[in-house]
Amino acid sequence: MTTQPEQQQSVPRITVLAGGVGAARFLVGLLRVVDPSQVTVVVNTADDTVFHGLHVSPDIDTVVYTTAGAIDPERGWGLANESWRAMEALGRYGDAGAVTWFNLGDRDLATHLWRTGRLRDGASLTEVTAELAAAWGLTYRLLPVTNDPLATFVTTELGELPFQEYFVRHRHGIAVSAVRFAGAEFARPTNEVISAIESADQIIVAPSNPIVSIGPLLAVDGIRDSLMANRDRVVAISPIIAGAALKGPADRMLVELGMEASVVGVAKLYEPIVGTLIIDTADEASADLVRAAGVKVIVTDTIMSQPGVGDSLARHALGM
Ligand code: FO1
Repeated sequence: MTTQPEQQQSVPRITVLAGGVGAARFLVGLLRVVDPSQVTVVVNTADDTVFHGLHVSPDIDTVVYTTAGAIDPERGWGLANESWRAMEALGRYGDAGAVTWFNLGDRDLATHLWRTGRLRDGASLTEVTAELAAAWGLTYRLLPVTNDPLATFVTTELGELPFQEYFVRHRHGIAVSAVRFAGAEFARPTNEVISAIESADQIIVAPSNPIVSIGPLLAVDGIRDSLMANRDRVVAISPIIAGAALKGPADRMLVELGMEASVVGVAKLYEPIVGTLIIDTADEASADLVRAAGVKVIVTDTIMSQPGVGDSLARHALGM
């Protein structure tokens, strides 16, 4: 009797381009509906900053803590049940110039201490991020977009500010007239990132700020081209619902930079790299205008405040 070779069922590979809070919440749903080992998440590093000599990677940590179930759910950043004794103690040095407006919780500090030490020992951000993900028990692959320096600066009435000064110190309450990704001209995506995009069966652009969360990824050499070449497999989820962002300044930024704060504005911005845009049911009436911008449309619930919405959104993104 001849035996047939066992049929190999190929497992679809999913690559998600991600920023902070919105992306992290979407990933929780995605990781519930597919095997996490199918998933690679490419994260923005242009929000990274050095505070007190420590390398802080807000978007990586938000994704790690959220998908590990450890995030503070109200704030959307940092750890739940956090204490702030180190920050209180730092207040003593405030007059001497210590940064006290960016809050690093006591347990969160351990992440930055460890990351900084490993980087100083010569590990790459890709390596440290993999170690971090493993230490939190995560089984999907988490990749910083680049190991090279990349930093967002925004031009405001107060001059050009580093991103966290604008976002946290000024509570993103001042108008932005320009955005710059310092280092983008030299930053190279890692080989892992390019191969994760090129080998993916489905690429998902998470519901993140298109300008300062997804924008830096697209500014890294090769990523935009790679997405354009795979556009038919790219699905984005609009972070703008009924003209507003659920969290953060994406809606205001779009307008301040001369775009529309609407699903149509998002479609126009993403059209070169995205084949399909998922929009909320609140924006159903704009579906034809999104199509007219050259992008296919899926209309569904996208507000992930109710249990199950993230799972269903992930299934829509995967065409399941
Ligand atoms: N966001 C704030 O609004 N205030 C903070 O003090 C703050 C501290 C902080 C510390 C670590 C971390 O990983 C993130 C932190 N964030 C804080 C959030 C973060 O800076 C922004 O939400 C993102 O950079 C935008 O995606």
